[in-house]
Amino acid sequence: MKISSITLNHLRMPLVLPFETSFGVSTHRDCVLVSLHAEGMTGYGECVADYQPGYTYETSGTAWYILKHFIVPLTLGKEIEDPREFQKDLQPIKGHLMAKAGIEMALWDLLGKREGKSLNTLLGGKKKKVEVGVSVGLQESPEALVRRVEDYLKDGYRRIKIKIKPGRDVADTEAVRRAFPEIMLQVDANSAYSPGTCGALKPLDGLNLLLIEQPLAEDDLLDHARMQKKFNTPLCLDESILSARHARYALELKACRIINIKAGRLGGLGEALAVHDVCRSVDMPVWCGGMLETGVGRAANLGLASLPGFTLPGDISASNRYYTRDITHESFNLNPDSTIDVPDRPGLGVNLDEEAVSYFTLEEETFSC
Ligand code: OSB
Ligand code: MG
Repeated sequence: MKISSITLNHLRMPLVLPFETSFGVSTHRDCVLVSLHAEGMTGYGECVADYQPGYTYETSGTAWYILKHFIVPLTLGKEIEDPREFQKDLQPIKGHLMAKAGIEMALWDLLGKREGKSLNTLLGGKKKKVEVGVSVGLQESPEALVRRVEDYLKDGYRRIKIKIKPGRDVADTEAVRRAFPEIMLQVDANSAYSPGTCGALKPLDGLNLLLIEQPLAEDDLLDHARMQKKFNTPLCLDESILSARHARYALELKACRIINIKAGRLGGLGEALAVHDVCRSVDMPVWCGGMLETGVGRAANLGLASLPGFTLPGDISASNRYYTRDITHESFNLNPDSTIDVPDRPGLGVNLDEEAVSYFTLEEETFSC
């Protein structure tokens, strides 16, 4: 497939509800939409970097810069057959995995459209629907959190994740557990603790949680391993895992018992598949994380989560949990059994709502050979 032109759209979309984590509050979300044109077809990809560098150092602004000045010139006019090979072409560019993943996703979409195969088929996923949950931001008080969780349970979500931070951890989690003794419940700290402060989380061990996600710094596998030894609840790594190599380090060090896979954080779906395979070889459960994606990224997450190692519910909620207006004509709905259907049309299986794309675009640029 010869890539003849590339369009980038920097989008900003309002969220249905503000989303608060240990690193800040978001009322809207940015991303860079990548459109690759080849052989009369268009492939779409979503670069998930947000406007602020709270989750990782990348932002929609840095991704735009790296895409425009470094990744687009390496991609334009190239004959690309396999998105996995393309990763090797990008090796001269250090880091900026989310920027790279935006283009890589569009290559999978193109490949699927050309072969007439859906993303899940290309990746080897067999499930027709995947189990999902919802990630609930910090609320004003434990009582407000319980009310918000109740709303999501009424919507049909059977697995709840709550965000925590120092001072808003044990009481919040206990309140939810007390109100809903039976639900699948997990917490996510987004690196807000240190080896000195993570002892405050010890009472969580008595609350029958599925997992505690990323309590410590992203580059600190050693202290995660020390913490895991002291906790019965499985630790799950998100920010720490940037490649299949990191996944191997984490499991050899016993730094976690579960891994959250996000293709954007890993530089693409190819590396996400590699992390899945490493974990599956040692029976370590994985689940699909989310970055508040639009319909484009959500379709990719559903394809990925259809792989057999994804044995825990993913952070892939229905479109209406995030946006009142999305950029795809398709919207993803929650089934009564807390699952979402995996798209089965070629590529990502979604069509862009061009009017919505224009409406949310802050900046657009096209590069041609
Ligand atoms: O840590 O999992 C995270 C959203 C943005 C950045 C980081 C995270 C999240 C979420 C939301 O938890 C998951 C989703 O529903 O997309
Ligand atoms: Mg997380």
